[in-house]
Amino acid sequence: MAHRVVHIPATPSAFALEKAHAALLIIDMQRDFLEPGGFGEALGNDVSHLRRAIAPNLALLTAWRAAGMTVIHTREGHRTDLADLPPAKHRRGNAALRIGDHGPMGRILVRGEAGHDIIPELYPLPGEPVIDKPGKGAFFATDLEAILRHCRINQLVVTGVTTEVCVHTTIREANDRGYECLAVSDCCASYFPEFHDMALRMIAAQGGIFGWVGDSSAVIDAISRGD
Ligand code: TIU
Repeated sequence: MAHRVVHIPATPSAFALEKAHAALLIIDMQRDFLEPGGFGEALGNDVSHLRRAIAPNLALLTAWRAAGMTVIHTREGHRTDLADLPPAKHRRGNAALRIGDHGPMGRILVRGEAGHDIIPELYPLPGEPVIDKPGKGAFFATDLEAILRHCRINQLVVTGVTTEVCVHTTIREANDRGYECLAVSDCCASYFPEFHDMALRMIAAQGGIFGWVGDSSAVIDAISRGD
């Protein structure tokens, strides 16, 4: 049963999901991006734009877990000594609070701090890998590719924030490494709704130049069919 292929309505064409070889990859659904007082707000953003993606992610995550399929979470953040923080990234922007500074949820985007952790609504279960990444892409300087290889995963259903930054970078990295990626439109979000829309269009344009785009109800329907 786990080897079953299910077809998910998507753009630019149906996505043939191999249930045994697909992972749900949830990008950076962290308090620092989604809650007031974190990195996202420090950069001048309105976090309410991102919070719309929480409920669809929870529905998809619940269905994915019920189907017994692989779930992987990521978190963007840095070592407590900031030795993995490029000075160029540290300097970037005109934020009042920078990475490593003390904010209301602990040090901004630093591993082990409350703000760096995943929001309670989507908290990982024991056994679900959590990838700590210093960059925007989930492959750069992480063990994600090794984990995918050991789990025999070659398809990624990708959700999270933000659509045009960490989700896009990860899908581009994955595409170049040979993975087939489906971005789940209502489970991704951006501080800039127009960037969200364009980022999704870029993925599926030109016959699916980086991947496919579908919505959570289409994925949930397909994986819950009982086959
Ligand atoms: N600022 C912004 O849009 N995104 C990030 O800094 N990181 C992620 O997208 N996770």
